[in-house]
Amino acid sequence: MSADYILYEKVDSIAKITLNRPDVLNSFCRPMALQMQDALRDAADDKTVRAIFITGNGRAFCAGQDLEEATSEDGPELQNIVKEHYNPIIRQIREVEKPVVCAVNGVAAGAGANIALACDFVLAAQAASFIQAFSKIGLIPDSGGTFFLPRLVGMQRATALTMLGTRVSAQEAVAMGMIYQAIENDNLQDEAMALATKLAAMPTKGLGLTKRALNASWSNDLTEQLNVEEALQTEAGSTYDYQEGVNAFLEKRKPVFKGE
Ligand code: T3D
Repeated sequence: MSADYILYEKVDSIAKITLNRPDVLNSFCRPMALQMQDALRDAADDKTVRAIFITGNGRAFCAGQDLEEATSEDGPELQNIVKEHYNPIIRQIREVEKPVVCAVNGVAAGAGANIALACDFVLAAQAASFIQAFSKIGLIPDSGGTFFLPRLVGMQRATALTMLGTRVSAQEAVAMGMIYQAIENDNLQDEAMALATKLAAMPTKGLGLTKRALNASWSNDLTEQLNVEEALQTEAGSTYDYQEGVNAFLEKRKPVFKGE
């Protein structure tokens, strides 16, 4: 039996997922990656979960791939590490139609940085930092790094960050549009959880469809995207929460959304 490299707990309607190998800065070994996939699947499948919260245990968020494992004789093949560990995790984060909040509590390096960047809201402690560490060991950015970074910060910065492997502070990451907010260290967990709580009380279906539309915009032209909006607006308009939102507005009261 593997240790609990991923902790999963339900906090009201939030699934809290904690990376839990603090001695090696929460770097990913194979069992941890598989546990992460299980946790994300559980959060996606559980209809009572309306937001997902990801953070790390200890002083780091995640130092990417466990390099001891990657280089050990009986460790997984490099190709399989990317295919079987990180690619499914990134797809799960982008495809789950619930908001994913990431609280980056410390350094996020390699795949650890890019798992964070795949999330819908990235909040980082002031002391946290982001490192595209791959170039320092002769690898290329994986876990969606070459997809998200140019879109978030532009091609010039993405090139510099990935090729030079420069450490970016939380404040710099906000300034360049890489993440949403930098938060005082001691307040990170509370503020990120407050955001997840707020999102979990919102119209979950509508937020999920918004995420689907934003995902689609990355490869669509305007006409295709307008068509996506037309179809998804029709879907959103048939939800309970749309009815509730409009009724509450007209009745001048606070809406009570059910996520349906
Ligand atoms: O095959 C493949 O690899 C394909 C998959 C690729 C995906 C990737 O993510 S590749 C990128 C892998 N990650 C890295 O290259 C980052 C390596 N780590 C670091 O550069 C530094 O640890 C940090 C900059 C993240 C933090 O530095 P610092 O000084 O705060 O901590 P430290 O002293 O370096 O690390 C503390 C401990 O964690 C240390 O162990 P010890 O000496 O206390 O026994 C260190 O060896 C361990 N650790 C940190 N990162 C990893 C790690 N052990 C295994 N793998 C790691 N990635």
